[in-house]
Amino acid sequence: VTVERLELVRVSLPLVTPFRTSFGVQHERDALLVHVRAREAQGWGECVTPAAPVYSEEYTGGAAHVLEHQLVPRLLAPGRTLRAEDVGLRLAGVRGHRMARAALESALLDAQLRAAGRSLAVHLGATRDRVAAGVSVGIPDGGIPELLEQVEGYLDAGYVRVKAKVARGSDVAPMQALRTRFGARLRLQVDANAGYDPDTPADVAALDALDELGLLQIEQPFAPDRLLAHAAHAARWRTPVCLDESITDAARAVEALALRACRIVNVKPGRVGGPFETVRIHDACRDRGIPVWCGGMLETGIGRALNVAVAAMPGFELPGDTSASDRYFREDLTDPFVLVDGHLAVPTTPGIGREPRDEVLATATRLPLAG
Ligand code: OSB
Ligand code: MG
Repeated sequence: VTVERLELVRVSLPLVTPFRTSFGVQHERDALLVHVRAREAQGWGECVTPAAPVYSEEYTGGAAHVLEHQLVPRLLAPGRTLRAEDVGLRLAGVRGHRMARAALESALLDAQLRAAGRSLAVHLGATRDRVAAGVSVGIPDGGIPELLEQVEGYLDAGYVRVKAKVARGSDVAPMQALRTRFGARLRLQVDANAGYDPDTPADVAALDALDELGLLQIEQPFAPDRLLAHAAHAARWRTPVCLDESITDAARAVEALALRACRIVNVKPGRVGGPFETVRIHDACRDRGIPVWCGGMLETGIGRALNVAVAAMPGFELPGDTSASDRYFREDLTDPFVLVDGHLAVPTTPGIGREPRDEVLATATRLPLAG
């Protein structure tokens, strides 16, 4: 497409419930969006960064800075024609900042596909028209009683599996309580967000106890760069280890699998640098018989639309954290994603199939970068 204007748009949406993980608590989603206005069509991409560098090195203020001062200047050549497929090459000299890159690449791809009248799901080779929805449940301030109440609500709503956040001191007892209350048939997995230390005996003991609870997966117990520690413990546990933070790109996924650091991969388009790297991870895992699922970062409807299209690809065999809009927000930035029979419908209109609603955009802050 021929880029006429490129803008960063920042909008804050309150979460319906605070979201606590081993790395902190979040009360709102301070979303950073890339808006591309091209001659042919416009496009939107969401940067999935949290407000602070606590999940990975990236955070929203840093992403806005690197987009403005490093990425966009390298991207826009004279003439300003640009394909989403060129973003990776033009930014090849920059290390890291994958969440910021992903926002650019997905905004351009959205514009390009809108111009072509083609949906993102079709473009990615999706084989499903709806995707099974799991839900990621934070550590509630109200302890075990509140956790049981929240999980009951999500099961009543139809979510097909539950992922509970765990952290030191909030792990074995609450998961045992979930088993006692909902039984062995509850499809339950945990996510530690790298909160445990493989060299601390009490941490390993807690994880060993979780391994007895019939969980579907244990996600990212240790720090992102500790692939060998993950491999050592994965070999002892019956519960499959899934990696999230560790998997920064397809090459790292291949290394993690070669080391047997995990048996399942959580793929987040935002974390890995965009839709094209997502496809490479999907293909590498598929070649090796490794199931993947689509994670999330509390995205608004813009990032969620990308995730839902990705989750419709054939290798996404496990239910993801792609929950309905009302699990996060009273009012989403876009038309909502709605849970029907435990599934979300995959958008079929051109591009990502969603755009911000004018009422919410009216509250946004804009920073023009080009045009
Ligand atoms: O580790 O998967 C994670 C949210 C923010 C940052 C990291 C994670 C999460 C979630 C929620 O688990 C996923 C979602 O519902 O979007
Ligand atoms: Mg995770």
